Amino acid sequence: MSSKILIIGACGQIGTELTTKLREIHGTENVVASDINTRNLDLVNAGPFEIIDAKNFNAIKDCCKNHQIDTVYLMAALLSATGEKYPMEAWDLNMNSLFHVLNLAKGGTIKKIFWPSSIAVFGPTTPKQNTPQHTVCEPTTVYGITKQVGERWCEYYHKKYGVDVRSIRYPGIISHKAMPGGGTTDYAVEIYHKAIKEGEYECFLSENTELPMMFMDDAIKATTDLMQADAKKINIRSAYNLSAISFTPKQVYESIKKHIPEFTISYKPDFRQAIADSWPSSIDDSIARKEWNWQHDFDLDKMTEEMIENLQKQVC
Ligand code: AKB
Repeated sequence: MSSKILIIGACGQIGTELTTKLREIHGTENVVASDINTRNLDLVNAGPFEIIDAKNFNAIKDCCKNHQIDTVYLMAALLSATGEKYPMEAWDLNMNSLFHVLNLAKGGTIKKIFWPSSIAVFGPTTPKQNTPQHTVCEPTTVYGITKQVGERWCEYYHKKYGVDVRSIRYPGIISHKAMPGGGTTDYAVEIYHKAIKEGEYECFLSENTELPMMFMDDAIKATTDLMQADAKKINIRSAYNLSAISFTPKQVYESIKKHIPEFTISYKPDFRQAIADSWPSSIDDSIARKEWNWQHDFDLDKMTEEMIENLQKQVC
């Protein structure tokens, strides 16, 4: 029997593409997209859509009951940069939405949860290169704190109540459909848009700030692979380290210049520099590779080709 899926936060950068992929896998009618607003609705309205506030337990519960949902992907969150501007809102949304779905699973309304964590769980005291799965996690952002605490709760609900919850520590995700919003890694998407539309970009991080990143196709593949993996193979119920590529603003600029030689960049670091400086440069994801055969397909130049080709089509 096919899964009946609810995606909360379906209109965001990852939610939109996850909705399309899950509808391909499980059938359009079996995947209900939901969000608190209708931005990017055109990307998810090929199938069922509902307005849901992720902070509203009853709204989520009613939707799950009405559609006989068994699996929830909780993609709604305030990210690192926005979270610093609205700390209490970030705590409220990021934690309460997670408790809502964990409690629905504990009560038997749903069976399975995907909840994304982030490299933001790490902090300045974490080893910066090849950051191990199990290491010091002392995040300095509100977003990072919510993700770290969320990981603990996921593991707790799995061990204590048998909840089948699965998670990945996403790096920065680069895509050409819906724009990201409120993250520190957003520069790596903006840079492609500006290169194509304006030929110049002022970067809010300094040129040698190296961060872990991933092309959207790889992120979606990781998410669906993890959710389809045999439960016996999933030994980490907090969140898996996941890695593809690491690069600096200067390196992505040079990759773009191979296609757009006249492109120019300048650097004007703002408050997001301190956030980026507190995060790892590269991630050791050997456990994900071993346990559920994770492997990425896109390196920096292959991703640049895809980004430029697709964004150029949108401009024409
Ligand atoms: C952010 O920059 O806040 C996010 C993340 C790394 O989780 N993209």
